[in-house]
Amino acid sequence: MSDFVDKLHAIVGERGLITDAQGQHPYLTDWRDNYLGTALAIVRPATTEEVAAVVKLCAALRVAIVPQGGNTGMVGGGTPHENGHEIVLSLNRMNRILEVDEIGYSMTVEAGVVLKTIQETAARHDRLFPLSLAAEGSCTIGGNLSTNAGGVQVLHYGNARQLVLGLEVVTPHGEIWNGLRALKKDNTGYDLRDLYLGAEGTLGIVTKAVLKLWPKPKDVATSWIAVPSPEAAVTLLSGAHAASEDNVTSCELMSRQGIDLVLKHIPGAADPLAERHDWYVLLEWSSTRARRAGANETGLSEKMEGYLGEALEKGLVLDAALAQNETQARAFWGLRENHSEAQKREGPSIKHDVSVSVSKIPAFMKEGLLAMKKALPECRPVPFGHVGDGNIHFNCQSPPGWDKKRFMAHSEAISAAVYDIVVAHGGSISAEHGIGQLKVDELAHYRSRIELDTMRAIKRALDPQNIMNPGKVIRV
Ligand code: FAD
Ligand code: 2HG
Ligand code: ZN
Repeated sequence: MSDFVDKLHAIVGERGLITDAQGQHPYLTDWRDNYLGTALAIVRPATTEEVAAVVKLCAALRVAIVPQGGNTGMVGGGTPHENGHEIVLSLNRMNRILEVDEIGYSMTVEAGVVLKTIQETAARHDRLFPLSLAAEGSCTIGGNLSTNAGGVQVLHYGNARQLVLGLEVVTPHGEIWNGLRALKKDNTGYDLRDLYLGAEGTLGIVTKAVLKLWPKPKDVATSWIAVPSPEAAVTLLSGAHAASEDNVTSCELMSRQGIDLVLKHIPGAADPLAERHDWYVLLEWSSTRARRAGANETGLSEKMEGYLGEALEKGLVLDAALAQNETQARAFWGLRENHSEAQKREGPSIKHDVSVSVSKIPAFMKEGLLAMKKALPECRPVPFGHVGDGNIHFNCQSPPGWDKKRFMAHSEAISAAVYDIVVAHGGSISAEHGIGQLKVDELAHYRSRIELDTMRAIKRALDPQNIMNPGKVIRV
């Protein structure tokens, strides 16, 4: 063992250190198998004080640190580089729920708590933590906050940034900033909390958070809807806000290509509708108002049925299935949430996590699909996502039989064509997944000089030695 690893061992002990190649491997690669790095060690502190001591040691020796949560990120932000001069600092042992405040609607947690555990804990207290995404069984709240994660309920509750009150952060100097304030109002100078949210581990390590909770919905309606076009989807959503009395919590768009991949690769997946259609919407409304048993009142399901009936007459809807129970609703959600897994099983893909304003979705989709096909006529577009947030995963699957190398040779041309259209519509080249190492060049290309200069100035001020996740997000 080297002197450095001995010193790490003295801080975190045997359980907190992984040095053998086999044990390290899952921490050195990403969910999509796009990156493979090396590390001096995988370090798994059990407390904030241990994190701070590790960072202090690294700062003294100028060793770089790659923070990691559940390692489900889509842009390589949690994967170390190949140079072998970094440690991976995993938060996965810091997984305690510290407090649930039912009266104040908040929960205090350590950064390594898995998102699903937080959702389940909130539910046991008759509360809701609304962040919801397909990786929720593995991703951690520290990773969610550090990527400002989105997911499937953003249009009602906001993204991760809107779901947090306070943070505790270990700075690149190894100091502990206690910003664990459960305050709804706090205008005391610059908002440090907002700096760390979405910073992808480049400014410090999130070790604890105070999260906001909401009342738990008591009435939920879920429909699987075939629509003729993305334009019909956004028109359907626009009317749904009023028809549901402002209770739309999810609106997800999918194409037939995506559904075919899910049906092919995910055991048990079934098409809810008898005929094939080009476009689908998964629409969910939910309300905290419980339906009274036996009472003669209209619940959300009846309201949704009425609304979809009218939409059918107007040609906005071609066919629809309304979930009759939770099992059916889960099956509809399975078709949506398994898109990433199905794409992975099918082979290589190029992902574009982009956003435009909701009203520009139809034009963007039309132009984007043409551009993708022009860049590589054999490619298979698989667009899907959070249409209610204007966020489409405008993905591109490799042509059948092509290996990764052959396909990826076209990635620059395809992505540039897509991003140029996104930017022409005033959109973003990274809506919810972040920049990581995947989009460092794109950020530098598409953000203005003043934005890049300001980001660099912040990075240099907070992390003058550039030891906190260097080479991710922005080059200094
Ligand atoms: P990691 O992947 O471990 O890390 C992500 C980034 O955050 C890295 O840069 C890392 O260095 C940094 N980081 C992690 N923990 C900390 C910490 N404690 N302090 C400082 N920095 C830290 N994302 C969405 O936004 N919406 C979705 O709908 C969505 N769906 C997904 C579905 C699937 C199947 C998969 C595989 C991923 C999906 N993602 C989605 C992406 C991913 O799940 C999110 O980015 C998630 O927030 C990452 O959490 P994590 O704990 O896995 O973080
Ligand atoms: C989702 O919305 C995720 O399911 C993943 O953000 C998207 O795989 C993708 O491109
Ligand atoms: Zn998404």
